[in-house]
Amino acid sequence: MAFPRGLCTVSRLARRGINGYRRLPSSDHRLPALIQTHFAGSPMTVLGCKDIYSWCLPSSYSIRHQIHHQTAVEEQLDPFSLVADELSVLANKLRSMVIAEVPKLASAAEYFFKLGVEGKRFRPTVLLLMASALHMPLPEPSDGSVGDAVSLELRTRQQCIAEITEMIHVASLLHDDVLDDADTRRGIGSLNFIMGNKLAVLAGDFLLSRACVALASLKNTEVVSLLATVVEHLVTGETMQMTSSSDQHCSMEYYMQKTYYKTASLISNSCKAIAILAGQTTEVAMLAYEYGRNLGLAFQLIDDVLDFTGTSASLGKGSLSDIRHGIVTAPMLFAMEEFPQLRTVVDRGFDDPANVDLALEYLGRSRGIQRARELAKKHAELAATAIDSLPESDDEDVRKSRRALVDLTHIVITRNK
Ligand code: GRG
Repeated sequence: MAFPRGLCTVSRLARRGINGYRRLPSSDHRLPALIQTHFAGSPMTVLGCKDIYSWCLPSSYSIRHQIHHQTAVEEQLDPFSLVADELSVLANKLRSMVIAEVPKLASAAEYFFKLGVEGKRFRPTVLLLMASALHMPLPEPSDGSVGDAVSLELRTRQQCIAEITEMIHVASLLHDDVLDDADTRRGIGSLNFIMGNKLAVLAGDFLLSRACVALASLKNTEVVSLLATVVEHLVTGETMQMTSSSDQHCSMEYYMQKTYYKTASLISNSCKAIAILAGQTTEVAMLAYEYGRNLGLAFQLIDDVLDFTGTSASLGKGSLSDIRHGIVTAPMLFAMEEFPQLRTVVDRGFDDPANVDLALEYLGRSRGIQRARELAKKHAELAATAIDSLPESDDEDVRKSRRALVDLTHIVITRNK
């Protein structure tokens, strides 16, 4: 499979003004290709999404894209811009869903839903694109009303999955920061640091309970079961990380299983839930799941590389937070295959900074970073293959959303933050 295969145009749903979308003149949705090329990678504001844009399009990607698609479509947008308006409606909905009665709980629960600290919104973007990618246009009734109403109802239910997913994600971040005793998150003080562990745990529980209420409102037991399993997986993955024996610690198989539980299960099962709500076949639901699973694994592998390299390619430029917490990730596991003596260093633990330096020295002499990137690329390609294996569609919006999902696989492995 070849990527990237181009950026995308805004969907018909977006132009129609669905579910709270502001209806904008089409030129407001558009960013001319030349401007994209010129500004890609710089923190430019596109449709009010400064952070998202600077995260999603490395300049080389955009330039390459422009060369390949100079004669292509008029309205070109990146995957995030494609759902940007819907994402901001979703952000407001989330703020309303986490309102609590008691003031302290209210401010704790809304903490990471406030404007500017909403994170990359990677999961809702994927889910909204998946919803469009699996959209089966219904035959238009003569007055054009009923088909639209059914589509709108389905889209609202799929947006609800995106909201639930984001709430579960933020709940897991709150609990994770307590367990790690983290003091920052998303560039600000972590909630445990600002309000203490007890309130941070309670706020996480509160978000989970609101996610459960939203899930119940969908009245679909298969979807309830999928997302309940996700929470079990998050807890299982975290426990695997906390309690591993020395052998497990140094096993690639264990690492990949833990990575699925901690990162990939949420996005893969949520993608599957989107397909189930759309009434898709088991085969299509499995392809949606496979896309999410492989994208999630690629995402985490790159996260683990960036922990060592940061925004540059040089070792030691990342936060080195994993290794300092004694967490052994893919780059180090690959390095250990090349240098078995690294195992003794890892077994000593990383309380001593000299031991961290020694492990980094081995890593620097190995192909660990490169092999972790290659594995991420392999999973990104499998994710793209899942999209390419979906039943064909002639619908322009469906095709554009599928293209965007494939583009995302490339963005995930070329990102540097
Ligand atoms: C309360 C549901 C729940 C779980 C408790 C603590 C725990 C069990 C699980 C931890 C799960 C966890 C935090 C996994 C890491 C996932 C991950 C890759 C987080 C970073 O995601 P980004 O980069 O974050 O998308 P932003 O900030 O952009 O949203």
